[in-house]
Amino acid sequence: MATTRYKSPDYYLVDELLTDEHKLIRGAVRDWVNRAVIPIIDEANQKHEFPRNLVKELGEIGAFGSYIPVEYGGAGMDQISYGLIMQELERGDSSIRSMASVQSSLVMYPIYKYGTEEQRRRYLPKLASGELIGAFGLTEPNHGSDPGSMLSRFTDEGDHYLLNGSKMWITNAPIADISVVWAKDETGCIRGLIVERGMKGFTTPETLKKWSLRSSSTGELVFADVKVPRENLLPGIKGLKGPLSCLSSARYGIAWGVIGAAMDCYDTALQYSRERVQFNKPIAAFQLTQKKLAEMITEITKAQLLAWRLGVLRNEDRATPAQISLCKRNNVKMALEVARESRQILGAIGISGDFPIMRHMMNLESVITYEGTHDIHLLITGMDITGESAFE
Ligand code: TGC
Ligand code: FAD
Repeated sequence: MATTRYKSPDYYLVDELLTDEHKLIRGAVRDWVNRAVIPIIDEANQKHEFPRNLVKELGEIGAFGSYIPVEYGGAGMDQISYGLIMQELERGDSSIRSMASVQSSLVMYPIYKYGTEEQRRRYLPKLASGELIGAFGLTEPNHGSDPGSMLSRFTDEGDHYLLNGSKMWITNAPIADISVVWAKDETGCIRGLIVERGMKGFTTPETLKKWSLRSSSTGELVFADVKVPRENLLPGIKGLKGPLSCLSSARYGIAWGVIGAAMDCYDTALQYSRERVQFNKPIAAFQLTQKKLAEMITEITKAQLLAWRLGVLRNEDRATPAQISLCKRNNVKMALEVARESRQILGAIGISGDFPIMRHMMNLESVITYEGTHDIHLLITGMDITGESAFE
């Protein structure tokens, strides 16, 4: 299907809630996705390859650290702009949005928020431009939903720290120049360290054979007596709230991003249903097809309003982690269901790489698991409204 035919759904005129600047930013990213991502992304997925040549261009369009201040190489934009950028990137592919999420919210954000002035000046401009690629190491082979029980440890050796342990399922790991790694010190307190490629004892094996996010580079971070210079510790944060605060930012971006994938699936299914004739009429004329499409646009519209309102709350610094969990959980499930229903509307050809739906659907199976699983976010909501933790 030709790229130019894409028409983003806006059933409730949500555009009227956006500023001219928001629309300009969204338009620029959409144009770039049409030009640079759509033509190559199916083949990249089929080949299980990350399109590395897009990294510098992502930097050029302001997709890295859009809300980080300009003096550190960011674009100083607001939270709704960040959300719209994620939405447009994920309309292209969740892998591209993943790359930008990790770089912005999980690498630039902690360095900006918890790093020294020297660390900010050293890393942020190069991360913003795409000269450096970052990764975020929290999950371990035996500690996913419960990162507080992590085993990675470092000891203070005077002029350096000695880091041991491993992280798994890490986006960008095999291609990252630096990794923000969360590990426990000698007192058991979780701290953030910046680990650079090339440090002795540090390896990043790639995770292969994925059927989801095939255009994203995923791998492990393995630390065997890695000497990390003292100046690579993030001094501004102690405890699990450090990595979790980064997740708040990334989960917010995902809540917007998946709307892009859903809009692409819906638009594809709507166009197809008008053109595909069975029993002498377009399948769009059958009530069962209309039910699918009507339910999709209803859920997309609700997700758009939820994300926009959350963006306003984040701009006012009033969004709680639990509100972010609700939006991430709702919107990812919505997108996955839209992808599944859209795929059905296309029948057999829905599984083909000639259309984006199956690719989005497979990607969303990762998105519903990473950054906190669907059920973990439900339990966060449950904890927030009842005051009772299901985790203890
Ligand atoms: P708990 O005792 O609840 O919390 C520990 C401390 O953290 C605070 N906190 C937060 N702070 C900021 N933002 C948040 N979202 C926060 N959530 C909690 C909390 O107030 C507390 O502070 P304090 O001062 O009292 O110490 O911790 P817990 O061990 O009971 O765990 C709670 C739970 C299960 C909700 C948490 O561990 C969790 O969210 N688990 C899910 C793990 C997860 O999301 N991992 C994601 C890994 S990164 C990733 O997937 C990247 S994919 C990227 C891509 O490709 O796009
Ligand atoms: P588990 O925690 O083992 O959970 C398995 C199942 O048990 C889930 O259904 C879960 O909901 C359920 N469960 C667990 N605890 C409870 C409970 N208390 N109550 C009810 N049900 C429960 N991590 C990073 O640190 N950095 C990254 O860049 C990163 N990128 C990723 C990229 C991809 C493609 C993927 C797939 C994952 C990535 N992750 C990353 C890891 C991701 O965050 C974890 O997979 C996720 O947090 C879940 O952990 P787990 O896979 O170990 O599942």
